[in-house]
Amino acid sequence: MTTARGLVPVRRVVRIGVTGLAHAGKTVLLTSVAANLLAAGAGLPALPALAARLAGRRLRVSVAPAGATDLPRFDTASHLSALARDPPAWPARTQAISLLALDLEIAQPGLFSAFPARRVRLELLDYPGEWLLDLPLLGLGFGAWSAATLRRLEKRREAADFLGFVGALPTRAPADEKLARSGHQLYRALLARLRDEAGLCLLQPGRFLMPAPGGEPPWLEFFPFPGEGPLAGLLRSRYEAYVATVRTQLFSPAFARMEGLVVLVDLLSALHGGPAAFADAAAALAEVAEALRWRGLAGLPDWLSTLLGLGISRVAFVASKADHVADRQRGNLAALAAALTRLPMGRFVRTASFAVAAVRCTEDVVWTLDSHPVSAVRGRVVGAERAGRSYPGEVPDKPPGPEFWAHPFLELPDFEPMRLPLDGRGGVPNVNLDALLGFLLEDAL
Ligand SMILES: Nc1nc2c(ncn2[C@@H]2O[C@H](COP(=O)(O)OP(=O)(O)O)[C@@H](O)[C@H]2O)c(=O)[nH]1
Ligand SMILES: [Mg+2]
Repeated sequence: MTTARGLVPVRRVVRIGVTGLAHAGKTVLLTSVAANLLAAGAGLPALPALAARLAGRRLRVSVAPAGATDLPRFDTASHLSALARDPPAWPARTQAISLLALDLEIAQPGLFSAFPARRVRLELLDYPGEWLLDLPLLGLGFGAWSAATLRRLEKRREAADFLGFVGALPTRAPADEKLARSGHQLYRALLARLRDEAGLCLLQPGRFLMPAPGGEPPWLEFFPFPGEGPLAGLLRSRYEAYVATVRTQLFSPAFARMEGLVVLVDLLSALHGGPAAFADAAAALAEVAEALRWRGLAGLPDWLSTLLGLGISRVAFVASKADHVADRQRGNLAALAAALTRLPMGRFVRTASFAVAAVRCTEDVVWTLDSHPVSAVRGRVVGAERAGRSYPGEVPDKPPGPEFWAHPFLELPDFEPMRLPLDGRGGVPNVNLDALLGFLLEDAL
């Protein structure tokens, strides 16, 4: 059956990239968004702030049919069934990129309720944060990137082997494939070590740690090198091929058309990691924010127009796992995220920062420590018999100075998710998820 154009409203597609380094909480966030929107669509009280915004308009939500799309679909059912288990379990780790697509139907308000509902397809793309860290490379030549990277590495004892290798190469080293390969392997192993052992995140290029699908082309074999001769020329041409690929992939159907971006960052773990880990996370976040900020400047060079082509108009910087601290600290946590990204980012992109727990594991309690009342949280640690209290410390609202590090930010226990109402059909308990959704969907609603 065909309907006259104009009667059936076109379905508006809102695609949002959800990005963050491994373990930042992307899979958990997508699972919780899906569960809570589906519950809200079934009339259950899952997202009260969103319901208030809808002001009585009926909301229907369904998982969109996959149709003929080429992106793997996000496996909501299996992730949600893990959370709904007894005892609840965290969703399994994911590696590949995937898409969660939900169809929303929002009835027209009051007198207009007889008119066709507004139809929105919400697409959330689980996008590795490692690749986001490639955006700043679009604006950097090989020489500048090498110099900045080697300068950072000089401070790390883990880098001794690699720096020794680079230092032993003559400036005018020959363009030898074996040399290039050895250097690449040393550098790549170093990046993995800095991630796994030191918990660092400003590790570039991102595709060395999170390879793109489809095998590894020979031009991937490069490493930062300060020389001028033939080897430097070979490495430079490979770096340039890498950057060109990053640019093309931004335009590929999988990544283009993103209207919004959620940058998830586990700032509490960075605080827990100590001053070096925190400085690294802060630098990574600032670089990403800077790469996104370039959009919208006048007199754009080529690579800037590439970013403009992304069309991203909303960016949310989200400090994840905010249920590790009590409500009183979460304002500081969101303020810290804003300070690190130097929000606002200008006229062209709407930005905001949030402290979110996609899956709430704790409740707030007041605890007396050294005869002072502190706002702590209480939750069950994975595998523990019963719930315990936790007070990691005061969250700073801006990058902390040396006095903060004198009292290290304490343990961040691995909490077990709360039990889900109605085995998951009632949504997932969370902190501030609907404020984030309200921001992302503001135009669509
Ligand atoms: N307490 C708490 N822990 C979380 C939350 N979100 C994620 N986590 C923890 O972080 C881990 C990694 O989350 P995941 O979504 O798999 O990260 P991804 O690698 O970015 O997809 C989970 O297994 C949980 O242990 C949250 O909202 N609260
Ligand atoms: Mg994941």
